[in-house]
Amino acid sequence: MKSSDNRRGFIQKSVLTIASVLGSEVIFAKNMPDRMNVLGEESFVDILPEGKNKDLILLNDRPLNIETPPHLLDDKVTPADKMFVRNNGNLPENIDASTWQLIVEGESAKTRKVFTINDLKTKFKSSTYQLTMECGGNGRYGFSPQTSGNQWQDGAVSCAEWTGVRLRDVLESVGIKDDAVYIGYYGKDTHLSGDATKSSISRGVPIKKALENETLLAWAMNGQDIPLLHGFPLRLVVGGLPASVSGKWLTKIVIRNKIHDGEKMSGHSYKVPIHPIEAGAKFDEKDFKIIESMPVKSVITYPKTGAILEEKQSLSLRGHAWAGDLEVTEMNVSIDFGATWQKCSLEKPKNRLAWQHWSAKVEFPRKGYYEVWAKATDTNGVAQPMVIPAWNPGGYLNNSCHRIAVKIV
Ligand SMILES: Nc1nc2c(c(=O)[nH]1)N[C@H]1C(S)=C(S)[C@@H](COP(=O)(O)O)O[C@H]1N2
Ligand SMILES: [Mo]
Repeated sequence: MKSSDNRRGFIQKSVLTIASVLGSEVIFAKNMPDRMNVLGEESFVDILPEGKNKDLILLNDRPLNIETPPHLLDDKVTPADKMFVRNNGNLPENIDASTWQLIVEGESAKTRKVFTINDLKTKFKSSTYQLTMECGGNGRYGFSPQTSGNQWQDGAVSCAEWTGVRLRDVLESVGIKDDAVYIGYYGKDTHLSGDATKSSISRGVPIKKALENETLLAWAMNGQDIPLLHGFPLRLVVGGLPASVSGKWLTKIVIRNKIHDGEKMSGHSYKVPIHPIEAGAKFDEKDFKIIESMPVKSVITYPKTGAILEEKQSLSLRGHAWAGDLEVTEMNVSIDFGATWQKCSLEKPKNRLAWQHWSAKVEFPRKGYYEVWAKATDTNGVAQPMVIPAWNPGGYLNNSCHRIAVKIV
């Protein structure tokens, strides 16, 4: 056999190996020097939008869905570059904040009014709140059997500082009829199909929630214009409920005399069974209820999972905890798979509906593998489950304990 044949054989083999590793053909493989291997999977990083931390995880690029690994949620107030992104449709284009209009109307509105952002800024009192926003599908990856939708792990949650006017003040200036029960939002993003008559998402909240102090029409996030990905130039921000009710690129609010019936308000979207159902079982959509307050939950933001420590070193842990419309009253950690728990120190929230910071110091008895589990308890005495909670076909509300791995060497 000639040496060139040998060489071809080598390349054939390497192409095969390469293809199975990378799932793609190495185009110039025949130019590769003998005994050189391709660099492999670790060399590839997802191309994330400008302004996003490069360690965020791209789940989907159309629509754009990006999650935050828990250790990047360590900041007390989530900065824009580390905030998860959940889009249902295509990003709106050609936005001009100076001509932006918000329409308020609906069968339970006494009048119809149109506001510019300047009207909102000058005619109403502004407020600033830190508000926790967690996607209803955060933790979906944990459900078995798997449910459809983005397989979010633990990081579809944020708590930024939002500035705007109270939705209540704006609705009252329009006039709310006695029969109002719900509000709904519309945004400027377009349906993935490109059909301009369809919204990608148009959800809403009960009127009582809409009238809470903390429900804002916001134009600023962390003291700056809202980033485009997060709803520039105007966003509805509602704490406590799934983040899907916080409409981005807000163009219209409707005051409804019935439960809002926009896109993603029907079927089992953002709904869970009224009575527990068996995992994977058939279901009847009339036995479902709309998710309102999110359940109690927490995250370990320091250290990153996989931390390696020397024996006898103690470990300082920290993270955040939140409980939908409620508050977190106690935070515990376990290093023995939940057999015993140690109480953490827990801060009060900056304001209602903001996440709370917790910290703890733990010691490990000897060398080996450990997991740290974190568990929050809310004002009703309800704690996070250690394992996956009630299975539901939408894969919502997985609030099981966050776990990290720690090795003592
Ligand atoms: N107009 C509009 N608003 C929207 C969405 C959307 O696709 N379009 N997604 C919703 C969902 S499902 C979530 S979880 C949050 C995500 O907010 P973020 O991308 O700013 O983190 O926005 C909500 N508001
Ligand atoms: Mo969401």
